[in-house]
Amino acid sequence: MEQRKVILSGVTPSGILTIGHLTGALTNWVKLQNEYDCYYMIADLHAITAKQTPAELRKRTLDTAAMFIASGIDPVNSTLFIQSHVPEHSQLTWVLNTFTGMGECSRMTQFKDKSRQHSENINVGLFTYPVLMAADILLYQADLVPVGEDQKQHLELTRNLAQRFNHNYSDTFKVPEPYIPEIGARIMSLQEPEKKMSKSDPIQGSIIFLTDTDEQIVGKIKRAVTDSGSEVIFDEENKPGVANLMTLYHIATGKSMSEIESEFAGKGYGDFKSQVGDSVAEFISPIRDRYNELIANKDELAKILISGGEKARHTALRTLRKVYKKVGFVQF
Ligand code: ATP
Ligand code: LTN
Repeated sequence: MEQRKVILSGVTPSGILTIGHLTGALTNWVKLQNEYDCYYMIADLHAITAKQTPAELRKRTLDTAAMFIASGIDPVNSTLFIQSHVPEHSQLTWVLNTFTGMGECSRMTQFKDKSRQHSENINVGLFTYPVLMAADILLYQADLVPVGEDQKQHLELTRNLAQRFNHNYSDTFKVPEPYIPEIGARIMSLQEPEKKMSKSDPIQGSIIFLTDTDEQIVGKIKRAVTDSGSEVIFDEENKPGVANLMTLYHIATGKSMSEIESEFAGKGYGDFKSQVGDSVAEFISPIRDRYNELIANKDELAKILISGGEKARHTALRTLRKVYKKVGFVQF
């Protein structure tokens, strides 16, 4: 049988997932499952580069895994696992750290941004965060890495590290390509539509969480910021609020932007928002219900994650052994 190409991606369990994660990441991951050998990971090692409450981190990690499955990730077809369950991630990071220049890490935009945002906690882990990400990817010999635009620089570093190691020793790592979806359907904040909807936004009314009830979704959309005027037309630059709601409506119903424009021609924002609210609620509700079922059955979830962790380790260990041998570690 022809070997399928390998995909790896992950989400940091630093908050409840939003409709942005669904459209920008998970929906895409689900589509890739049949064609590729997919590894999907909950990046808890990355999460602790920012301060976490332990009980909260434990809960978010399991919640994120349940949400992956509820969104359509099939844990039989794909390998779904928790990063810290595979110690090879930390072990390879150490080796790769010795191949990474201080300058390379200092140049990372995310490091500079996060250092500014959390000036009270600029830890060494935050500095080498991209090296851990490189280890995540290289351990599985991933061909493609689906990520948002913001992670492209980390992917570039990963490629450089793979090439450097291969050049220093001999071919060891597959050099991965980023996979940035063409229309990543970037969902914007409901309150500040110039900004990405982000799980860590302190303004809760700006986010549609995948755990929100129908009433919460309808209410948040009703209160969403629209723009001056009263026409429903797709103009991201001048009417970012309306454009964002149209994108949500498009995602929930599959209707094109011009179909949406005709549907609401001559009607006001009130009608429009109430229709968008109902459709988005209908779209999210089966995902939320499935999520609630999974979360109520922790044993089943644990079984899935244990089995995913074992499958992931099997692959990761093979790569780590090669690396240890090449750098000169004694192995019996
Ligand atoms: P944080 O606010 O904690 O920094 P975040 O909510 O902005 O995080 P990440 O957890 O970094 O998002 O996102 C994981 C992946 O989900 C990203 O690679 C991105 O592609 C996708 N994603 C997140 N938010 C959105 C969004 N609003 N629209 C589209 N895609 C998104
Ligand atoms: N840093 C990523 C999450 C992440 C990841 C990865 C993505 C951790 N390890 C490996 C792709 C491949 C983020 O914040 N979105």
